[in-house]
Amino acid sequence: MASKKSVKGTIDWKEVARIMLLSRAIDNIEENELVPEKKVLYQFSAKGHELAQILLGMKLHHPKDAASAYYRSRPLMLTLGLTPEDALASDMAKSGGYSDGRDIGVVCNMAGDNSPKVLPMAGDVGSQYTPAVGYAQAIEYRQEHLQDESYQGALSVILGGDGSVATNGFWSALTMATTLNLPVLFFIEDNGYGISVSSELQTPGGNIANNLRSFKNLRIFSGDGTSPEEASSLISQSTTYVRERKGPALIRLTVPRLTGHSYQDNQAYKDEKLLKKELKNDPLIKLKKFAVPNSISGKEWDLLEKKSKQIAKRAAENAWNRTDPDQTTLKSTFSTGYSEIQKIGGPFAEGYQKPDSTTEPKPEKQRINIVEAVRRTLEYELEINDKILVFGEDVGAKGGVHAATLGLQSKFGEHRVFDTSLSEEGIIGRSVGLAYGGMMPVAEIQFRKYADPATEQLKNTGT
Ligand SMILES: Cc1ncc(C[n+]2csc(CCOP(=O)(O)OP(=O)(O)O)c2C)c(N)n1
Repeated sequence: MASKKSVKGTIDWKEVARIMLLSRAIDNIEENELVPEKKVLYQFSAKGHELAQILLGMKLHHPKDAASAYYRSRPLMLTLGLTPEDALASDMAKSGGYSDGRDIGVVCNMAGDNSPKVLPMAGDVGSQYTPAVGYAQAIEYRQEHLQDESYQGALSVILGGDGSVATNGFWSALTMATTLNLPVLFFIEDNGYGISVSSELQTPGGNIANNLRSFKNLRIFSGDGTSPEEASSLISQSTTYVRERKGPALIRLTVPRLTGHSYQDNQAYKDEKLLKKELKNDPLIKLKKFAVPNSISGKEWDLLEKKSKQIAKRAAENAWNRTDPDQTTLKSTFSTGYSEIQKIGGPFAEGYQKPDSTTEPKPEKQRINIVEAVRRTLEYELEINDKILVFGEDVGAKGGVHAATLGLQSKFGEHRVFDTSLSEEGIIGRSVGLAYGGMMPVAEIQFRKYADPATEQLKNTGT
């Protein structure tokens, strides 16, 4: 466990209280009014998780920071600038909001032009991990090999629950982050349960931090995510550790899940004693005790609470009055081409111009086969575009199992053409994250069959 250095005075506790009360008010209005009225069809409460996420959000101040979130990450999103009206429009499937009303409304993202981004996510637990590691590799590459100072000190953070540590994505990401020493923070919100399955079945002994203590190249932080003092200290230490490029880190914060997994879940699998214990462990109660009257007066707190309810109510009304998503833009988005749809990621978003090309054949005396054609194409592209990275299993020194990358590593270096760990989920997930970071990844999967473990990441990119 890391030491409890005091961070009093460095955090705007009034702002923490404001966002936390707002998040609570939004959850309450959804649970008490909008779901019963069928205006919101699917709801995930963040009750209990708010404090840790808000404190994390306040530590994401670098314009090139990225967070890979999950369905319970709304307090983080509110801290990073999501408006209550957009939040509610998302789960009402109205225009505006995360995906312009085109998904179930809890699958979040935030493009963040020159401010911290929330990477696009999908609903499959575990899929948030490997893309974020790819983004971290883009941070590293830009800094080290493109001399792009603007990425100095940036980090990539991945939020996940205690259930998510059992997934392929988690382990694949952990392997990549630790073998490559990338600026990644694994941020585990441990509420003791997946849906109804307890953390004892997700990792031996139910504590991922304890199990990973001997994992090489990974700094572990662990503590109480409901305690303002302890959580803020640990979050501050862990983000600083990663930013200062001391290596990847994992922080596990225990939090109560104060309502069911989602609205439909009545928590019948928890006994009364546990439910009562969790309610007592509410971080909102603890924050009030901690901040009033030292950082906020009792009067101010009451006013913030009242205002939050009003804001949530007005936001819900406004969101409900928004138009439905415009179906015509969905079609034009796909037909008008790449640069139109890319807000972040890929070379075109950063002004890449394709070189002039010709369809005129240039016959050579000697015939070449398709593999040689691929190899030559890669060689040409690597030469003209320093954001192209070529990687996969055995792609480096060996030159690929089919020889499609033969000689490319010795010509362009290990930072451009490299071997990966044996994880197709990792290879494709990393590619997604590298693309979010502005790179142009070229990933090799050795045989068609071996793309199967990467199906999740391939599908999430919309292919
Ligand atoms: C790949 C996949 N399997 C199953 C589910 C269904 N599911 C949604 S959330 C969840 C539990 C996740 O628990 P945890 O990671 O601890 O997060 P928490 O909800 O507790 O914050 C499950 C099993 C899913 N979304 N994705």
